[in-house]
Amino acid sequence: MRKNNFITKFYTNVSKKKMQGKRRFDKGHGFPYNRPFIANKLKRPALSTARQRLPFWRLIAGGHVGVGFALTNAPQNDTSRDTHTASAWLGVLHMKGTAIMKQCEEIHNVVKHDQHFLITTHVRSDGDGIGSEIALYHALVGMGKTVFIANDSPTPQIYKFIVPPEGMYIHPQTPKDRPDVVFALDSPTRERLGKIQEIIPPDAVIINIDHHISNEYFGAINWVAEHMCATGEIILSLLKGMNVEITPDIATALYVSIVTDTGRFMHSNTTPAALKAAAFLIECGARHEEISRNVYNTNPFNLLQLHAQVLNTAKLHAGNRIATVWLTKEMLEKTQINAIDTQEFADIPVSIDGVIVGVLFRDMTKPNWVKVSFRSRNGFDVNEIAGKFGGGGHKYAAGCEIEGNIAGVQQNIVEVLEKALLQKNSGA
Ligand SMILES: [Mn+2]
Repeated sequence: MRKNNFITKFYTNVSKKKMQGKRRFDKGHGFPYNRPFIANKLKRPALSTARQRLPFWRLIAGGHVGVGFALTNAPQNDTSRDTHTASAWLGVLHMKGTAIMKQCEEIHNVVKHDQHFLITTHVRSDGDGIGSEIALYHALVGMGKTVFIANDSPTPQIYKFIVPPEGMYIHPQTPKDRPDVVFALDSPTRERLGKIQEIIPPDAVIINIDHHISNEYFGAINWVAEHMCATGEIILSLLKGMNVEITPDIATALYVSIVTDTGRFMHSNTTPAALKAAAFLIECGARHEEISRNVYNTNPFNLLQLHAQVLNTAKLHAGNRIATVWLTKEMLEKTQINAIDTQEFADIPVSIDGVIVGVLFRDMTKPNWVKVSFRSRNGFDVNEIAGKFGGGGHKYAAGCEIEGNIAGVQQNIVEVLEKALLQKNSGA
């Protein structure tokens, strides 16, 4: 049973990687090893045991080198694949299983060997990114390591109650310590780390831990688990695998990850595993009432006023199957709200009865650029739509950035969505 699930998942993952392969080649990294790893190998001849083993594990863990060649002919639908690839396929399955089991051990080896760690997440950090960072921070500090968190964007107000008293930096403030290892959490690409990319030493080992479909495997070690509800769920597996005691502080941070990325256990990623993880975290002392109060029940009055203004912009399109709202620079300025505190607004339009795709358009800080946040349901894949504009995310929640003004971008996006909805209806 378990094995069957795993096999299905593996097919899916390989197909996705096959599709992503082109992008990786174009960008000139990720094959056969990414640049940081090559730099690492060239500049640091006295490699630790863990590092020496990286190329081997990269071969099978990433699933896109020798393995990738064997699977080149494997189509996305595994029921119709060519027979001549089948034996290679089965061999690979075995290797992949081993690699997954080894993922924890691989990271644990790096953690044991190195002393200086930097933890970071994507721009406009959210509850999952921040919760994962802080949990890992406490774990590594508990292991006697030198650890810093550095993020591109400010911490949203609602997550400040879990920020440790020291060790967390927001750009342009950065830690002076030079890390041996960089943990990139919940970030599908290196670019999404924003300005933090600039402070990553070229010879640092990047460990990429994420659950986005659109992840580009940019690390020397990549643990990408699309089936996990939140990066925090992967961090929990990692910490358990490293025999780290889950303290109330770690549990609280990871609960923030899971409760926010599942939309309070309401999104489609609310799996049995997500709920089991949440239950386990409460057993470990996660302060869930404090989390609910801070994250969901402490709205500043001006934030609610902004909420009302955004609701006023709601429009329905395409026979009420698409809903849009927008948020302008002027609205933010007038209510004195930081854009980072408006992340939940993207959930509003898709909540309208009958709507399949909801979109939030927001003026970005860079002039004439609009941030587009998609939410969807009923099997409509917005990761694919966001991908057309250089963005990505998950099937039911994704985003991208587009040059132009809100009115123009909205028109363009609504047209693209309408077409996609038509295609979906015609079964294409
Ligand atoms: Mn996440």
